Amino acid sequence: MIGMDACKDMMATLPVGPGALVAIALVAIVLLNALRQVLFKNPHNPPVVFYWIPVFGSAATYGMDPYKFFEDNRKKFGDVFTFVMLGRNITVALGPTGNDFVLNAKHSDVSAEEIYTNVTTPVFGRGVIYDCPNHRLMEQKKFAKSALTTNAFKTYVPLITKEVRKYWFKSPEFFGGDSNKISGRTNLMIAQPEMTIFTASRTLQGEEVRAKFDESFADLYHDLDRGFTPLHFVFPNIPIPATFRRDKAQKKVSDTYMEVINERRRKGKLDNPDLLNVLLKEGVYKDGVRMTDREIANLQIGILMGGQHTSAATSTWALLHLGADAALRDALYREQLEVCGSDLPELTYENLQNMPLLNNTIRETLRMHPPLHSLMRYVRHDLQIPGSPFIVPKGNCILAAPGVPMIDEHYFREPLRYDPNRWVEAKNQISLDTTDTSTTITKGAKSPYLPFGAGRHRCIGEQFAYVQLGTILSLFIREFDWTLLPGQEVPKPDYSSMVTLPSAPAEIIWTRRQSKEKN
Ligand code: 81H
Repeated sequence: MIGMDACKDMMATLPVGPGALVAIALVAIVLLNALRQVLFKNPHNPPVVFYWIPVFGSAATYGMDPYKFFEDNRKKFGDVFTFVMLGRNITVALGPTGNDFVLNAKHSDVSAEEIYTNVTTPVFGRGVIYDCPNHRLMEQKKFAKSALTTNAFKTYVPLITKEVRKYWFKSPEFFGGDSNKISGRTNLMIAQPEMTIFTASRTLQGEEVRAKFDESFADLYHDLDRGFTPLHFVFPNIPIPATFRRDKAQKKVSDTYMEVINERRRKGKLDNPDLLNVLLKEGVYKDGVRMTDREIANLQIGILMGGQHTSAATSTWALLHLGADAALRDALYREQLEVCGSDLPELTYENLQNMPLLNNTIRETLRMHPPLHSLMRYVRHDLQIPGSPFIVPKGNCILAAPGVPMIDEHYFREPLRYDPNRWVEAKNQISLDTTDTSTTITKGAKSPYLPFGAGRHRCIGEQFAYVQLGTILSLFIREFDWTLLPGQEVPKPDYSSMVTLPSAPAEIIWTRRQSKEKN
């Protein structure tokens, strides 16, 4: 009490009020921090991007446009530099060498789960992906891989076709129940996420799970989505409605998968090759431990969420680029006719394998718009960066940005031009290592084209993505011709959510092909 009084007396005698004192203190902190950065540079650590606000660091410039941030700093510092973001020191390693350094770092040196668990575990649930030891994740990827086989894909193409048609017919974004409509306007940011979740749930999780999306699941997954944001990276349990709804939805969705599991066991309905059945049959780890029903349920959520954001973003970008290029749409339509026949019978998995232009369209879309711009690992021990004098200290993060070489003219001629045909020649030049190796650490991270990452955390969804996107895009090409809104160009990217999305308006105007003959 005496101390307080003394303090108040002192304040009363000062020529400035308490507000001004705080302001002066803050300015001093900012200036001292700036001075420290200029005067003390450790030659053994990578150069640090200058920042004014302590702790906050370069969060704003990085977050607004990470590619511009990477490019600006590469000009200043070269391929390796560190920036501060919300209290973390993040060391960026650019280029194919940087990709290899980050993505093929030894598991004993770095960890992905340390960074990602904050945002993924509350959404997916416990015991899977980044909420378990890494050797468990490696085996979960292997289990999931058994549902992503050629034989499974052959059954998926007709299922995806049926779902897409059903969606077009019903959705107000397309026919809205009136199949005589011959033209319309579609907001892809509404349509593509819906199409993606219906097709993924129908194929990977089966009929009864898909049916739940017509009822409670759509809203619940929406709540999960709104709790899956960059904000939750930093504040996983920030007390806002989105967080509470996320937690409620996670329990409900997970419980519902467990009910589905029990029902399938009771009915002995374990013959479909979907992910749920594969895990029920094969979900036993090497040490004899069996995945619990809860873990199987949570892995369903994780895999669906992973495929959902990435695939929905990619089909949206592809449809926008096609909307800007009539000649390309035309060539894709001719490819459909040539490969499938002029009567365009039901699409098959084999058809998709024979459509190079379609697959190059997906490949080119992922080149310009890889869904994830930053792949991060936590550094557990001091790490020497090969070919440089720098040591990354323990406790930093390291960051790979595979999208940077993908738009670098050193590797891709006219990198900002969307041109699927570039892959016709490029295939002979750049080795496109697409073999999946989820259980072993592979080299092959030194490629300038890594939209699915590399190393032990490499994506297992690549082939599924090509089947899902190939089917959806083929159906669009067959059924519609479309353009962007009048005077509109392909939108700029928006980096503020978990995947790189087009900014609004991401809309197309379509007309139905052969609508006259059809009627
Ligand atoms: C977002 C990310 C980021 C987003 C990192 C990790 C994930 C993921 C800034 C994912 C997504 C990949 C995943 C699943 C499910 C699954 C396994 C993995 C960033 C940086 C990083 C924004 F600025 F872990 F969540 F830092 F979904 F089972 F915020 N998602 N994923 N889905 N398919 N492939 O890797 O930028």
